[in-house]
Amino acid sequence: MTQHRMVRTAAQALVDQLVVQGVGHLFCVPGESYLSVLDALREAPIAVTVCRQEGGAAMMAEALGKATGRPGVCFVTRGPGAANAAPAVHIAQQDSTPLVLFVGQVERPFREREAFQELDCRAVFGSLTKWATEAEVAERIPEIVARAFATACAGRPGPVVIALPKDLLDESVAAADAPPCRPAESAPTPQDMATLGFMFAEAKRPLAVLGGSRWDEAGRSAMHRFAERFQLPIATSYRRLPLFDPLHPCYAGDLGLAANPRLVERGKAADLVLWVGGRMSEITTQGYSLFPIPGPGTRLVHVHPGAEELGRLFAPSLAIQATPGAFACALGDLVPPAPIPWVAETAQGHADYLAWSETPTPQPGAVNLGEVMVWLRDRLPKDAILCNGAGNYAAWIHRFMRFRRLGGHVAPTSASMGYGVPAAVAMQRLHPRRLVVSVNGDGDFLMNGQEFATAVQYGLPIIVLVADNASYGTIRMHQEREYPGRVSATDLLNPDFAAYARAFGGFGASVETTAEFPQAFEAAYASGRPSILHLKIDVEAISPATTLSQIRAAALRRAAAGAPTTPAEPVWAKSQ
Ligand SMILES: Cc1ncc(C[n+]2csc(CCOP(=O)(O)OP(=O)(O)O)c2C)c(N)n1
Repeated sequence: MTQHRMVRTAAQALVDQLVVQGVGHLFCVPGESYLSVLDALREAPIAVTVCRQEGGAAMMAEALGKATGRPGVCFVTRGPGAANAAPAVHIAQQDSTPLVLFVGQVERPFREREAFQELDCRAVFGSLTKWATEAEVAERIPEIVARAFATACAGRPGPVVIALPKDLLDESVAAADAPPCRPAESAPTPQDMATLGFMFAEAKRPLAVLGGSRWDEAGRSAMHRFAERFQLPIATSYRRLPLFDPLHPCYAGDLGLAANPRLVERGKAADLVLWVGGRMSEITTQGYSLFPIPGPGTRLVHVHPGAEELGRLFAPSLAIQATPGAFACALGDLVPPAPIPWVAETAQGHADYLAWSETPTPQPGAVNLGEVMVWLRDRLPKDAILCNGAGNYAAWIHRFMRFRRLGGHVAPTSASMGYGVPAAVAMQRLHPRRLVVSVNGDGDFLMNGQEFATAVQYGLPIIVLVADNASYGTIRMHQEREYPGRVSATDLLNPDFAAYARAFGGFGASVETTAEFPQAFEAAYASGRPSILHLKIDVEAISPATTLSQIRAAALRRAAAGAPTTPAEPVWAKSQ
């Protein structure tokens, strides 16, 4: 560990502290408010990615935090920069991702005059973060940065925002570096595990649901070994697909948006639910419908590293405060019942998953996204990384892609649009040799498509798919369901995305039919350049299961029958 004790500027001490914390990459949009940090970064062993908009920069940092489990780091300027970065802070909060956002701030003597671009970061980010603060004493920079990292990683990870007054950064300090943060692992007690053992001995239809952050290879492998010994059906939660091998005979599918109805039934019928790592989110609990609140009417074992998550909504029969890895390792001591009563259920669960995900459904239009996903599924290298944002196009990813490695899918559980391109840039910066594919809707893509320029600037050969249905399709779907035939503010007139790619110096091609896709993808790959494939999708193809016309017709039938326009099934059930 470096133990700087000589006099240096606070900006230098800050950058030194990032190095101590093991930061190898950071993302930024420059600002005059933190010039001294930018200067100190010139000599630091940190790869700096300069971006085109803070929304993209901060999402890159969030994606890095999500993929590595170590805080992603982003620097932005005061008011406008910090405001632009807010979506990523929200993603980090909802997705339990460690993120440290540094915001250049006005000089201390000018504070609270509403000086140029001044922003009260504590107030603005207070409810979005685990800690939002402003440095006030230059000597305390190492302490504050170290605490930011510790806070971002502790228990349930999340975002931290630190404002850095410009004059403070320029001050000389004699403070020593703080030690690197090593987040505490919390483990189950022997009594927790004994109680869990009794519960399994009495169970007839158990189900495990894996989610959240703080997983690592060891924990994932231990969970696979446990599933095998107990023949336990395993589901993954929304956008945590890589936590379990989809081709493992215990895998039952993902409890996300548009989940397999047979898996939802299985969740509702389970007499023991082992919920590991994730919070009890709206999407994964299927709109809080899996169990009553606080109920939960079944034996629920909730395992989470954050004590405050346990019992927050559902009252678990057994609450275990533990990191998923430590918990999964402790499962090695449990002994399965003999015989195991649910073996046939587990086999059926996997058969249901395969039947649901194996074959693309027929679609209106010449490009079938299901067939595209299956082509990618069969051909992408095992260590490929797929990133996406939000939109109905993602339903084909969730249903047909198979992520066989931890970190193979990087997408926001907060379903924030505009994530797919920045996440891909971050992943390719981190893993220059892996194939990184970004899947986007047309609306989604243009929310942060400017970061394609960042991919070109750093020579990152990401392959970006834009599924263009000339619509904010998800919202159009909701409109057709609730206001049939009344399209309002959801149509889009799009540019030629292939030409867009070429204008930035990348490779671009249009895909008009499914049959053209393989050749276009291979040409993109062979170009070695950042690429965009513009996929022309029929807006009728609104989900793998239904069309816009079918949704509209059903809504009109309900209206004619005098039934409420809002259908019985929750609106989120079929979106994205
Ligand atoms: C930042 C953000 N703004 C708005 C929304 C609401 N929203 C969810 S999906 C969607 C439309 C997505 O359209 P597109 O990317 O074209 O994909 P499609 O649904 O057509 O496949 C919108 C506006 C959101 N999730 N995130």
